[in-house]
Amino acid sequence: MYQVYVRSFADANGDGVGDLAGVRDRLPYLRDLGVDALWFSPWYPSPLADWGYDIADYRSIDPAFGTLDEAEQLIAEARALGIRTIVDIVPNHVSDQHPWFRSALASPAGSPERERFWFRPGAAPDGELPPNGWQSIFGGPAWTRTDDAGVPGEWYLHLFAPEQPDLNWTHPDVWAEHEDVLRFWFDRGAAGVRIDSAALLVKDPHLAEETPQYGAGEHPFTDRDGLHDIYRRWRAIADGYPEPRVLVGEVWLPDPDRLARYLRPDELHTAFNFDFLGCPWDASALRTSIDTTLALHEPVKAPATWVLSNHDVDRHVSRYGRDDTSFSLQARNHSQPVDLERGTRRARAAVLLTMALPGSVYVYQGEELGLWEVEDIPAALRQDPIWHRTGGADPGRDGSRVPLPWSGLEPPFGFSPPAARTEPWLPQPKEWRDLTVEIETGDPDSMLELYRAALRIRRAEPGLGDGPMSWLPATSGVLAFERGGGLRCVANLSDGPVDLPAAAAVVLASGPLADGRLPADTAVWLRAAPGGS
Ligand code: TEU
Repeated sequence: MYQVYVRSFADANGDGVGDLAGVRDRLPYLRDLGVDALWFSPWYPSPLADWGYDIADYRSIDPAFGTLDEAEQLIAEARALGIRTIVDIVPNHVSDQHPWFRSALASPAGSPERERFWFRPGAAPDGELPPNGWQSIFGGPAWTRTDDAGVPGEWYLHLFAPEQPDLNWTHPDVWAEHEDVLRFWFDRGAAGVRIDSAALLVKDPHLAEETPQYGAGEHPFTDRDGLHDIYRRWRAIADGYPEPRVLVGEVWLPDPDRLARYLRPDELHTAFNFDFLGCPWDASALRTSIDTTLALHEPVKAPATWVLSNHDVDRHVSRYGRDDTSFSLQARNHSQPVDLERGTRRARAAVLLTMALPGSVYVYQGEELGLWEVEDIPAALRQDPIWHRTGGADPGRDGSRVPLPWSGLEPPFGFSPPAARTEPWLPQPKEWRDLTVEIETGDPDSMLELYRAALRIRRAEPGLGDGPMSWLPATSGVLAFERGGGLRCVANLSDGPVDLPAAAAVVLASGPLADGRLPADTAVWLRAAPGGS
């Protein structure tokens, strides 16, 4: 699955912003890369308070990206190349410019229009304090007070930015609207949806405060049991199509058993594996993460997913080039030195490790080029509300959203056409001249050719598909496992070279071997010789 962040993929009309025409032009690139499906981050009309995750109209396309007609053509053209389309659905909140919220603001306290959201009177005698102490995931209080023609009024809930009011999922309109939106996209050929913030929709009706400890399902706004009824309804809709549609959840939960509940046979098909994404570059930690992942999926018979990067996290070339290679959304740290050469070597090994595992793999646009996190975007050009709302304490996500380099030796590197009027919406590092699609194509040592080769082999080898994996004995710091058809993956995360099994042929390597040994931070796919060990 290839994640397209349209705004940064390719700009066909020269306004510095990627668009659907840019994606359509590059569908052959995506076919040649070898992906099965595209997941589009939100492409709907949006005032961009959260770069598309604040949706004003769920049934249309942002004019900066194109038209609904173009989206339908894109879905059909991709399908003709064997590539399916997954659209991003944001059910937790809408934009403050969505008609529902506008009419709620225009209506008095207690009106039916306000019941689709979480409007509450403030605490304290005059209501000048928020109804409770919940904090926004983007920083600051999760409540904003309305202003009724100059008179301070009720407060409304927003777990993200104030421009993203949370919907009230106890309201039947909210259910009906989202079910209709699902059908709208499924009817237009979307093969499925990625469900944003999927564990946050249901809130404690009493708005209880967060506490340091709480029992399973008792957090006031995360992973509440009522969510599962919503996804069962959605699954019934998805299954109602002759070619059933797929539901992919963005579910960040530390407890694997709780996560597995979303993947029961009548709920979501898959959920992103954020444990693996945040795992440090450490053999035993990765092994534990892989084992935990497979164990949690086994009882519910759902496919595992493997994700190294997305539009919310630091690109993994940079993560793996730091001293601390772990990642957490709560502790994004751009003040650490980054060894890009080492990070790139590890990223190459990581993709062979990942693509050898059973389940589905998500590739975030640009990782196939080896792009790194751009950590030095000037403050005046920063866009992410996380950066703004934390006063820069959290560097935010702009660095993973920089427009892709396609060709040429200078920015915008073919992202925009040569006669473009405007610079790309985020500045590209000049060093990306070495990471363009043009430069990497045909270079056997490039990240792009490694991805192409790995995806080609993964598609051709039944042994790399569904099915078991078994760990092989290995020295400390080395991960070695076998898949079907005698295929093996060996990844060396130790400090020095290790021996490879003698009776095995190398199918693909993330870097050169040294006298037949596997160097540090290198991975290989091997085929065991018949009768070999
Ligand atoms: O991200 C959700 C998000 O920010 C989670 O990381 C959140 O911390 C978690 O659900 C808390 O349990 C999605 C999008 O990927 C992101 O780009 C958006 O900004 C966000 O939702 C709001 O729509």
